[in-house]
Formats: sequence, C-alpha cells, structure tokens
Amino acid sequence: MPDFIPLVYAPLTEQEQIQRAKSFLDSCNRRRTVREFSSTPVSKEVLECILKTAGTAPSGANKQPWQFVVVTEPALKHQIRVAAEAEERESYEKRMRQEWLDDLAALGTDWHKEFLEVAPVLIVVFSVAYTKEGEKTRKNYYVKESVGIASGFLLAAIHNAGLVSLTHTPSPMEFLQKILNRPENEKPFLLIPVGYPKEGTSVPNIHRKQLDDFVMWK
Ligand code: IYR
Repeated sequence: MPDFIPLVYAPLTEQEQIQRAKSFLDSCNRRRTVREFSSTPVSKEVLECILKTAGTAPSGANKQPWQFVVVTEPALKHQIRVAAEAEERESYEKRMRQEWLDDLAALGTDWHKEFLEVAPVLIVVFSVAYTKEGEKTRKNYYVKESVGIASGFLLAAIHNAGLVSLTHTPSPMEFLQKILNRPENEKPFLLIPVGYPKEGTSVPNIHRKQLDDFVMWK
C-alpha cells in the first residue's frame, strides 16, 4: 500500500493570487545574469536554504537525481578556472562556429573566466544517472528534466536571497568530475558562480520576449 498523507494547501483569494503572482513576476524580472563578482563571502546559512530550495524540485519517480558540490576553497576554484579557461579558449578559438560567436557578441563573453576565482562560491550541479544499491544498479528517470528544474529553483532561490549568479556551461566540462573527484554515475550539468555583484558592474541591455511572442492560448 502506498503511504499517503493529507495535502497541506492554503487556498488564496483571486486578489491574493494576483498580488502574489505579480510580486513574484516583478522580482523575477529583476534577476540578471552577472559576470563580475565581488569577493565578499556568502553566509553558509543562506547557501543551505538555497540548496534546500533546489532540493524541493519535482523529479522523475522522486529520485532527486542531483548532486550539488559547493566550492569555496581558493585552490580548488583556481584549478577549476585554469581547466575551464583551457576548454573555453579552445572553444572560442576553434570549436564555435561564427554564427554562435556572433550570437554571443552582445553578451561580451570570451574565454577569460576570472569570475571562477573571484566569486566566493561556485555551485557545481551534477546529474546522477543511476545509483548503486549493493550489486544492483538503479536507473534514474527524466534526469535532465529533473536536474534542469532543480537548477531553476536554485537560480530563483539565489535571486530571492539577494544574491546574483551566472549560469555557466564551460564546454566540455568533464574536468569538473575529475577535479571534484565525483564518481562515474555523476555528470556535470551546470557551474553556477554565486555571490554579490562587483560594485558598478553593468549587464548587457537585453530584452525579454513579450508574452505573445512565446505563449499561445488555444
Ligand atoms: N560557454 C561559453 C560560451 C557561451 C555560450 C552561451 I549559449 C552563452 O549564453 C554564453 C556563453 C562561455 O561561458 O563563455
């Protein structure tokens, strides 16, 4: 027999729904990806809350197929920066096609990844393809979807706590598995520097699509 418990659910009036939906939208609208960080440290208690929030995400068969590695050790951050820059340099100079480079021009990115050492915290998100139970291998389900959703929760929680982040995907990122000594069943998914913005930093003047450009009602 499955173990069920009553749902804890507090209904809202329509007015409360509108007010809360708008205020969450306003907040999310102010989230920006930041590439220049100050080195000011972040409270561990805040980080724990943020990570717990990510851990509330739905997942295939509730397998919670994620592993977060929180890196604050300067020597480790240095190793990650050196390895990431080597891959990124190769990408920018050889692997990425012109169309991709053109698309990135507005963001002002290049292979230099100073933020990997300056940001006080790097959260490395790993997806967990399977777990070992003794001799048996148990596969996880919808791993990318689940870890993607958990990462979204994580980014929203970081923003909600007054911190900034960068959704970074050095490519390829197998080096993270080696440097952080993670097992075969874990694959690096995202590398998220977290902290405070460098004073006076600026962000690209990008525009978000309007509702009608990405929503269809039928
Ligand atoms: N991984 C590279 C390139 C890059 C790719 C995309 I798509 C971006 O939105 C931003 C950057 C880098 O981090 O520079």
